[in-house]
Amino acid sequence: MSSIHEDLVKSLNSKQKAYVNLELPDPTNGEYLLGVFHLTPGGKFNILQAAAEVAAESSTGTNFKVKTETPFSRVMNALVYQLDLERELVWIAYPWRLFDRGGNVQNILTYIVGNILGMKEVSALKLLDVWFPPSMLEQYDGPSYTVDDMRKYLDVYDRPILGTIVKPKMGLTSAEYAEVCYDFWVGGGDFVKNDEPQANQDFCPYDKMVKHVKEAMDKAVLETGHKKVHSFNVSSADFDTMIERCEMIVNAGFEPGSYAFLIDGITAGWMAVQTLRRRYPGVFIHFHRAAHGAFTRPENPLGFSVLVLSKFARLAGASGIHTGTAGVGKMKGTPEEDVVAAHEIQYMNAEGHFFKQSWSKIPDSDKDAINIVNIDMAHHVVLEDDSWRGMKKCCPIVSGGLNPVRLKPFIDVMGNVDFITTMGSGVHAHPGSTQDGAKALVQACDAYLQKIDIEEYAKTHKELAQAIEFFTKASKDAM
Ligand code: RUB
Repeated sequence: MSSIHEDLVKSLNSKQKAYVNLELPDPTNGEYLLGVFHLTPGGKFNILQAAAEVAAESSTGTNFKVKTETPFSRVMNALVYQLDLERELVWIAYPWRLFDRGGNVQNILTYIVGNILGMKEVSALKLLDVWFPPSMLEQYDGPSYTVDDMRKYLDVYDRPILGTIVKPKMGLTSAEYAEVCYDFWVGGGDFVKNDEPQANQDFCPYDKMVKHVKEAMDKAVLETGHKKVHSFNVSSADFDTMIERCEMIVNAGFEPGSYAFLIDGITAGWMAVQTLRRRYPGVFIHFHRAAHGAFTRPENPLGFSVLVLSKFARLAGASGIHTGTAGVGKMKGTPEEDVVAAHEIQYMNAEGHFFKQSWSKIPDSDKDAINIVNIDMAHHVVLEDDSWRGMKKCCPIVSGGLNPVRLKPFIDVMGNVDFITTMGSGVHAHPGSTQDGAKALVQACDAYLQKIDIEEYAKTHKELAQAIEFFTKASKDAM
């Protein structure tokens, strides 16, 4: 231990000492969930004192050592085990037996980004990365119905699933809403999602919206000969209403596979996400993250990162979560944050900001076995009834200010096409119509797949040409 670290340890009071072990032999031995925080101490505290207070408050402790401790309760103490003084980083190991044995994500977050975000001892505290040991992962659901299942249903492979969000965000009647869905689908789009505030508004009753979407989908499927998917927002005031909405959709005559359940995972909460995952393992669970910016924006010193949010979404069993446009679209975001998060939830092994996460029990050196598991996760053929090998993938959903012109730049940054894109204004602001917007999106994707520059492709594709002219000018005007 360096002398600076020794001095910091000496500065701890006896309570704080019980939450620090800078010589923890092997934090990755499977007993701990690990977290890395950016921490700026507040008031008179130095960084290790503040970190020890954070470890205490986020596991077993409080502001004073209490007389009611037991030898076992001490074993459950979280431990600060590493520091980076220059970058103000602290690593904390949480014995994962602390957490609810029901595979409960809400419970973990209540500890590790709970009270501590409001403590006086810190002026900045951001959870940048987490690491789950494989033994812990086994206790959590993870996704059931994945994007690979959706691909099979749609018969769409080797390209992004092309989607839209109906705009205006709100204000259309249920029949008008369904008409926009129909237009997008007959224009060639695959997937339509309700926007995040969609509920049972008086001008767009939920039951009518479901009924009209079903009619629109049937018509579009008949006309195009292609399957389509609609993601229904089932976020509600209470559990019963959420399930009522789900059941209304299940019983509306849709083909299994043609509907997804969208949940506003931050505002409705993790319990809602996990309820949907457990009740409806055969349905794509679409995690919309509205309000995540309050926690994830870099200029907010308190909260957690997009990477952390996305990892917990996979753990909870979301089939897909919005991961951002990596700075290509309208929302804040960078490749360092958004693409790292997207890859983390797609692959069996992934590099986070600080940890290499394996979502499988198989060592990453065994490339063949990992490959078999990946294939099985996609097609459920090889190891269907076998014991736990790994957690299925969660699909990045990419939204927010994208348009056909920005599709290729986004794919270039993303590095793969295994995602769902949902473009709102990028489709419905097309100077022609929603149908033309959908055609332009399909054409932009075709140009990408055929490795033809979109300007070149647009010479023979009028809707794409109009989109390029409109969106290029619109982006210049917006600058
Ligand atoms: C996109 C939209 C999405 C949010 C989600 O509409 O309304 O719900 O952007 O953001 P548009 P994120 O395509 O018109 O911008 O995906 O970053 O969570």
